[in-house]
Amino acid sequence: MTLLVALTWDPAPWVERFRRMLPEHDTVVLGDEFDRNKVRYVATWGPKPGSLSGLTNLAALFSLGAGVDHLMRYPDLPDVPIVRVAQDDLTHRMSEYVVLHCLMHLRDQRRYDGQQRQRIWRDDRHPPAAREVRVGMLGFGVLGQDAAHKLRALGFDVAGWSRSGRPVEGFRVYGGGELDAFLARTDILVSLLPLTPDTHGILNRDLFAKLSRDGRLGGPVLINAGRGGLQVETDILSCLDDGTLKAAVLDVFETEPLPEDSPLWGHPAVTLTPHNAAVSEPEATARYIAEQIRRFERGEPLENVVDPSRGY
Ligand code: NDP
Ligand code: OXD
Repeated sequence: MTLLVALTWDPAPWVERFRRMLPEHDTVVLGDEFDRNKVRYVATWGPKPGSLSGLTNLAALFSLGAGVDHLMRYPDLPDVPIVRVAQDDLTHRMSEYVVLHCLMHLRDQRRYDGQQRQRIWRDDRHPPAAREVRVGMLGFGVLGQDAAHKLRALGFDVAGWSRSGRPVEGFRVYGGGELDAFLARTDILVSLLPLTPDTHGILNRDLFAKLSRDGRLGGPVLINAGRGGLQVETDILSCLDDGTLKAAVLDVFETEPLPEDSPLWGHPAVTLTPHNAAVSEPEATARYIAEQIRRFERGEPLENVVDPSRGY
């Protein structure tokens, strides 16, 4: 049986691992000579139109990341189960990112970075305690919940918002219809939503204006590590300029790579990273996919299967 690796970036590190971890399968890449009828599995990120056609015996598609918006956009998506990445290595990386930036804002670290550059010794503030800062996880799935547990261990006051409002032990979870109440109690908004037709552009001026105005940080902070399509960048910039937002930490952008002329690069209240909050590390991700294939071949259900009707 054949596993096709269909990537927009260099497939070599993935092919080496799949061949090592699944020696009983043929691993091929686009451009190789191979029989499309024998392809049983595809591991992919951002497949080009046409690259998945004619796979008559396909059993499952594996996204090489947690998000699947890259697949939902694909015309003629094969009608097979789509498995996304939900494994500890990626999850822990995202939690590191979220915790890092919540702490950076709790402790006002950017201000001290600025003071250091100017050789200023000034200590005229009493930072709030973590328990006095309310973090709101916009999207309370695998990533949002793991980060929430770690933030809570540090003392932050954490709540979640999800479509279903499904209870999560130990946290107040707001359901889809309770967005305003959730925003009103949020000082640091952490966006870990998938990009779907329902969430596109959700991070806009209307939403930012509903965030808490009485928090201990002196204004709401946005952290978006979900997808760039969730945010309206002109709104983020104008809200930073008029004080609706105090600061923004952005890992994802409407256009990636972020264009050189974007005003986000030089804005003093913006921290940005190049969409690497939680990379899919090849060894851990290939191991996860190989395990899923083995489960499937033992007749066990695949895990973390996407619901195409919801888009995530
Ligand atoms: P999950 O599917 O586990 O969680 C998604 C959460 O979003 C769920 O709580 C879901 O609600 C909620 N949600 C979805 N749609 C809506 C909606 N319309 N209204 C309210 N809530 C909604 O995903 P993960 O936590 O694993 O990943 C989240 C996203 O993080 C990925 O889709 C990807 O875009 C991004 N990501 C970014 C990375 C980076 O490096 N920047 C790396 C990895 C992922 P419910 O619980 O009710 O289903
Ligand atoms: C992902 C990502 O979805 O890296 O995994 O963005």
